[in-house]
This record gives sequence, structure tokens and C-alpha cells, in this order.
Amino acid sequence: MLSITLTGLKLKNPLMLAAGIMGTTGGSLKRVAESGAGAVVTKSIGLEPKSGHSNPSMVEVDCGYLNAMGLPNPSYKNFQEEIDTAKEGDVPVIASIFGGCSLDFSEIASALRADAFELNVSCPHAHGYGSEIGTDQALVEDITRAVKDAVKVPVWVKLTPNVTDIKSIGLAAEHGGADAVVAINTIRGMAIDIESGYPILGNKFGGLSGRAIKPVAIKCVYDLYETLDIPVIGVGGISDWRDAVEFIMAGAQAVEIGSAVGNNINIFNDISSGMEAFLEEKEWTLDDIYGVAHEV
Ligand code: RRO
Repeated sequence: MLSITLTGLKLKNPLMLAAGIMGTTGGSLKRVAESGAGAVVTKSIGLEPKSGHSNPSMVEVDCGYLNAMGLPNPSYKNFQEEIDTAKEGDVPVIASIFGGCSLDFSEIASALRADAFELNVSCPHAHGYGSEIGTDQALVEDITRAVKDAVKVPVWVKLTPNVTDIKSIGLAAEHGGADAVVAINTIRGMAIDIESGYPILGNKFGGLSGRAIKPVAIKCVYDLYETLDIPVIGVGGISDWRDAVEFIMAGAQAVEIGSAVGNNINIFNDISSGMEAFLEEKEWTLDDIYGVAHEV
């Protein structure tokens, strides 16, 4: 009832693990796959091993989390084995990758075997990476095209909400040949400890995720659906089946779940059952609700 074909990939449901959560080892990705996810996305992988920003790198705030992990990863040169282990979970494995230029991205993508690539041009706190390049339309188009030329599998581009007009960046990805866009990465934010007066995160600022960002993500998905011809994948603050339905109504063909997986690894099964019961009661299919908010 919930199965879909997304950029050519067959998914048993439209609920995927978002990049950055339980995505650094093949074992944890496999565990999420076996817990009901339709697909899993790895932690973002770069050219060289990186230890990330200093601690604290994550803090709980009202309605969400602030993180400045700083792209910690073992390098693509040490990651194929993890992807192969994740594949034992029998769902598509999407490699999230990052770099500073199109050459970095194409080197990594051509070396890894994955079912699709998600290009991270949206991390809000990484000097020379992420949103520093993902706010430049020409760079986004160039990087997307370079990866499309280097691989035969679908290429998704994960967008930053930290821009005035996300539609123009989505269009740049589409012009570069992207098969889908993913919206959104975290929203730049900060917290200060009032006893000491110091910023709490080791990196001083970071990215906000969790419930607080859902309305921002919904608006981005809604706008991208109106503007683009390629599928939009929604992510940001999903914690129950109602949130997933809302994203699909806004125009997402599928969704990714991040922060909420930290509290409940069974969330994929919980959301699938909730969505199935809702659709059955309404006598609707996924197709009936897809983008329905645009019809009013
Ligand atoms: O590693 C991180 O600090 C990180 C990444 Br790569 C990202 O894309 N988004 C985010 O909030 N944190």
C-alpha cells in the first residue's frame, strides 16, 4: 500500500533514514533498514578522514536539537565496506557525500558503489563545504552535473534552507541534471549558557533540527514542488505519521526522518502503520494525497 518508485528506486515505503543519524557504520544502517525504513542514507562522507568540531557538538533545545558535528567521517577510502554491510538490510542505501568543489564530489562518487548519491551542499557550519557552496547557483549546477557524469545511479541534491530563495537553488540542481532534491538540511542556530555567558556548542553555532523546523521544511517542499519538475524529498522535524502525511500533501514524494530516530528506532514501523490506517480510513492512496495542498 505504501510502496513507491523514487527516481527509479523501488521502496517498500516512502520513509527513509536521514543523513547524519546512525549512518556512520554499516551495522547501524543495517539495523535501521531492518527496523522498517524504506531506504537509508549514510552520514556524509568526504575525501579525507575528519574528526569534526570540538565538543559539545550536540545539545537539546526547545523543540529540537542544535548540532555542529563538523562532518566527522572516515573518508570514502574506508567506507565501501560499511555500505556493503548496510546493503544486507535489503533496502536501497544512499551515500551522502560532501566536498569543496565538483572534482571532490566526482572523485568520491565514482569510487563508491551505492544505490544513489545525496549531495550535501547544505551543512550550515562547515567552512568551505555545505551551505558555503550550496548557496551559489552556479556551483550547485556544476557539482550536480559533475556527479551525474561520473555515476549511473540517481543523484539527489540536499538543499539548505539558509537562503532567501530555495527555489533558485533547486532549479540549479535540476539544470545540473539532479534526479531529485531533498529539503531541508538544518537551520543555522545558536545557544548560550547564561551561567558562563559562553556559546554552548564547541563550534559556537550549529544547525537546528527536530520538531521546531517542520513548518519551515513544509514551506520549502511546497515551494519546490511548484517550481521543479523533479521529485522533492521532504525532511525536517518528522516525528509521527501525521507529519509524514503533511509533507506528502505539501508535495514530497518521500520523506527522511532524522532527529526522531534517536528516541525511537521503531519509528519507521510506527509511521507506516499510522499512515496505512489513515489512508484506509479515508479510502485514499498515496497518490491521492501527493501534493494535494496545491489543489486549493
Ligand atoms: O556533520 C555535521 O555537523 C552536519 C552535517 Br554534515 C549536515 O549536513 N547538517 C548538520 O546539521 N550537521
